[in-house]
Amino acid sequence: MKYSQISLAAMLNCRTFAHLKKRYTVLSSQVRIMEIRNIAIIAHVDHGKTTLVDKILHSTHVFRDNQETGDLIMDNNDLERERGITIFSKNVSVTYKDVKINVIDTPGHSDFGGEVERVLKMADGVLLLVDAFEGPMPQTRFVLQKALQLGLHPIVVINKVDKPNCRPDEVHDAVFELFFNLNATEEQLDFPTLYGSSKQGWMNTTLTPTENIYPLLDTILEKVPAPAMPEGNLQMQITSLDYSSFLGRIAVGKVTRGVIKENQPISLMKLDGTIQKSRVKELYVFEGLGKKKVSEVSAGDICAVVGIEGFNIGETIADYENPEALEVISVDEPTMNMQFSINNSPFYGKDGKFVTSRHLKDRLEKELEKNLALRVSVTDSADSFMVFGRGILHLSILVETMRREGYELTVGQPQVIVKIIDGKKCEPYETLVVDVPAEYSGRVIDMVTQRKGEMHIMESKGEIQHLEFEIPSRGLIGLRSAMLTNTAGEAVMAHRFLEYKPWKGFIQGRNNGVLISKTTERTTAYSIDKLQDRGRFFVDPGEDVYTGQIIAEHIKPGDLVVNATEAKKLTNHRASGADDAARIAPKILMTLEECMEYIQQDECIEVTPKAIRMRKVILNEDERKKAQKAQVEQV
Ligand SMILES: Nc1nc2c(ncn2[C@@H]2O[C@H](COP(=O)(O)OP(=O)(O)OP(=O)(O)O)[C@@H](O)[C@H]2O)c(=O)[nH]1
Ligand SMILES: [Mg+2]
Repeated sequence: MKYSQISLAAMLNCRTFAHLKKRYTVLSSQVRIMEIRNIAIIAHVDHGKTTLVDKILHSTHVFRDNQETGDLIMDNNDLERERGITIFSKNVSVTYKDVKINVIDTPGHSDFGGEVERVLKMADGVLLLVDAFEGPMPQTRFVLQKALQLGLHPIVVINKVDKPNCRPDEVHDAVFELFFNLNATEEQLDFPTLYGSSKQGWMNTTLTPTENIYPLLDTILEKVPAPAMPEGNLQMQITSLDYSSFLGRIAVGKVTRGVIKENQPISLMKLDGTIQKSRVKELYVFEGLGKKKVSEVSAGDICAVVGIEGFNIGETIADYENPEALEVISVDEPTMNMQFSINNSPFYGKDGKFVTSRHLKDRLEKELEKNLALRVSVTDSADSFMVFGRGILHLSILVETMRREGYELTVGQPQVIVKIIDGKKCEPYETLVVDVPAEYSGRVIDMVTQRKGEMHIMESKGEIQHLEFEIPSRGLIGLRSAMLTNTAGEAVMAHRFLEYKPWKGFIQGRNNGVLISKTTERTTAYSIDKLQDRGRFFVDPGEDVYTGQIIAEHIKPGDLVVNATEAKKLTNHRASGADDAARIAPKILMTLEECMEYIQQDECIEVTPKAIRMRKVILNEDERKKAQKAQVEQV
């Protein structure tokens, strides 16, 4: 409708000029509403989602041409940059050929699968990215299944066709098969496919390289439907959460019906069925990498609402007078837990700012406000809390974030959450996929079967063997590092939660024992050198250690208490130090996640802003032995 038509219609309908003026502004603001497309980018971890979103931002000139932006502007959190993974899903918005495209970048790691499922509610279409070499992986299957169930029509993007040995045609067939196996409808099976390289910044409907990603953007305009705009009053489901230290919690979601306005009184339809009256303070829509403050948002657009107290994900913001709720969306149940306690090592309080149980409690409570899949429960001790999460990565990110903020704490061995189902003890199982050069496949199968995994699929992909197993989640703990050592770093593995099934019995933990420090002192090159044939060290000479700290991996099973702090007896012949140090192998550096996978039940990790140390829960050797004996007798 053009302006002239509107004013004419308005003139015919309205008698007074005041009426006419009012109607004109309302209608003219509606005319100015741009066409919208809402898309989510989904894929297995590392298949290139964020790289593609970056390219979309660049090619739609969100930045000035000479602006220095660096790579992966989207992964803007410190931890995301360091690890090269996306942890939180993010919204950006670009304009292409006068159409506003809201793009949602999603995390690919399976710990964050629930997040993807939720944000898909904001999308009217999805781009399913698949690596042209790896093909569909467990998380591809999971996210595609969710998209298909929501009735979305994916556009398939076979990415990374610049990689040597990639097999885009085979991968295309595999994707088709996956759609088919997931019961896609005829229309869904008729998916458009683009090929390209997000890294090199091109996409095309064939394998011929182009100069840009416009063919992809054109496909989005053509194939992704504009958001539906049913008649009726306001409905907006809160599907994700933004957090600002100034504004507090911000509700993000798509307005599915009606209009939401600044200062508007609304009803918040709670998960428990109650209605809470509230008021919108401020409204934002996404623009480029940021948000733009607006006075109203109409159905179809994604917006961020400030000012609503105490909301939860899945709740509906609805009309004040006649509210109607949308179907509630559930948040993932945790599958793993870990004990968080205050730091009680001899080095307590040396480098942390926040060290008391009060600090720990407050911090965990604050985290609960924004970390959706997290749960916290109290324990018998006021100094410890049980924290429940979606997996090792999910929990380790929290610990790592806290440590950077200046917290000191101790975390215990991560445990899977056991459930009693129909009177039977059950545990979580996962699908595990390993791609490995054929020469190592035997070792991989051995390793996984030892951990109670069962092989379901074994096929060759060129020189690579593709193995699929079903394994209790417990068996996965510590598998990654063992796998990399045993396959010279060649194995690529991925896993994803499958279901709860009956308990699979005892799984052998770590094979090797550890060397434990006998003393609280500074290590010396002299004693480390002497102990080198007993184990591989986690500490360097000259590092402060304490009694009960794990300082090395024993080359054999069984733990050993050792003195690594002895000073060399000075003789007339040689000065101490230098020669010993030269012979010492560099220490093994382990990340927090590696430590979490490494420790056993009687061990824990001391985390401070400057250090990560593994230790025995009971530091004193005699007491530790007594406790062990008591435990054996109990069994
Ligand atoms: N060769 C090649 N590498 C690519 C391409 N696209 C992305 N990569 C690389 O793949 C790695 C992962 O890319 P990301 O964009 O972070 O992948 P992602 O899907 O966002 O990963 P998560 O957010 O962790 O799930 C990076 O090292 C990229 O440089 C491509 O087209 N070709
Ligand atoms: Mg990413």
